[in-house]
Amino acid sequence: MLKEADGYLSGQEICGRLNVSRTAVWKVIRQLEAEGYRIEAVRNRGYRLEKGTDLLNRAELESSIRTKWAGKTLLYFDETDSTNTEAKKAAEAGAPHGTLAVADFQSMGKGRRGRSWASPHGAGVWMSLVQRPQLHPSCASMLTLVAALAVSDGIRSACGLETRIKWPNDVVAGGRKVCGILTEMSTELECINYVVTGIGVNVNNEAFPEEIAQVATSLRMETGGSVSRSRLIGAILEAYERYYARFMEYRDMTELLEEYNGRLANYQNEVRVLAPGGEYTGTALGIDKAGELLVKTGDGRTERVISGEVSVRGIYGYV
Ligand code: BTX
Repeated sequence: MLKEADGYLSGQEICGRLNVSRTAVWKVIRQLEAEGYRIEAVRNRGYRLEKGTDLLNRAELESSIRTKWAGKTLLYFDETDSTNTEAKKAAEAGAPHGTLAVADFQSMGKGRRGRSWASPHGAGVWMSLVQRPQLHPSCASMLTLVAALAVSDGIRSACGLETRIKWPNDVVAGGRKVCGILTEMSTELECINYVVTGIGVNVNNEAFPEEIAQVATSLRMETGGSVSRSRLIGAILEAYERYYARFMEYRDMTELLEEYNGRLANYQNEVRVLAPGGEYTGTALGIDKAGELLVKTGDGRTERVISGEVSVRGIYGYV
């Protein structure tokens, strides 16, 4: 009620609407304050929730997630090592398609290939989605691309910022990384047991540790304002459901090709491909329906770059 109220809401009004005593209202207000909400209480006027405190908790998430399946089963942690690890644990124990693990802080946030992901308290969206798609295991890595589109849409609807996608797993703003995505899976024979898509979005960070200051940015640093993480999570999940449905129609990027290439940060740019067998440069032509990046090399050949094996860098910088 405080969130919806425009200004002060009198204690009496709250009592009346909820049919509880003033003492009961006062107790809940104290409890909300203990959880971190800042509530102003003024005699004869009532209570007012101070805006701009971005709290993440189960109640905030439940009121922001309006999806059909993504995030319908919710695991919330004030603190954990990694939400990908939590999601995998839950999936091993039978968690349904759409189970979402969210944390306010990760002590061992993971990037790809053993790298780490800085996940400070209260600053970002650190979440992982369990999925059980009927897909060949070789197709699962495309879910990273689906997630990148969803994050880009979610950011736009939560705060209006336009972002681009750096193939395969980053969302960038102003040439810096605002989001990283890590997809992991468990397979059995030719089937997927489950896929976990981990999404890390820097939201309210005001600065970054020196090692990543050159590559990282946050929504706050780009827009100058604070963004509600639970709203952003709700918006990303809604977009994810839409893109996922379109992806599953062909079980590849056919339906999403145009949108993805339209947002590709390295589109028609010179890129440096760091592959296990060596390094080469070329022009990024966009992805194909299998989600591979097509790179035209100097001698006129078109290489198909498969994610997972390589890193792609701009010639002059990170994008
Ligand atoms: P990546 O391997 O592409 O990127 C990791 C690299 O990015 C690091 O080596 C570092 O240079 C840089 N980096 C580290 N932290 C940040 C940050 N907060 N912002 C920008 N750049 C950073 C990307 O891996 C995949 C990251 C997925 C993170 C999510 S969070 C929820 C889930 N749980 C989990 O443990 N990981 C995923």
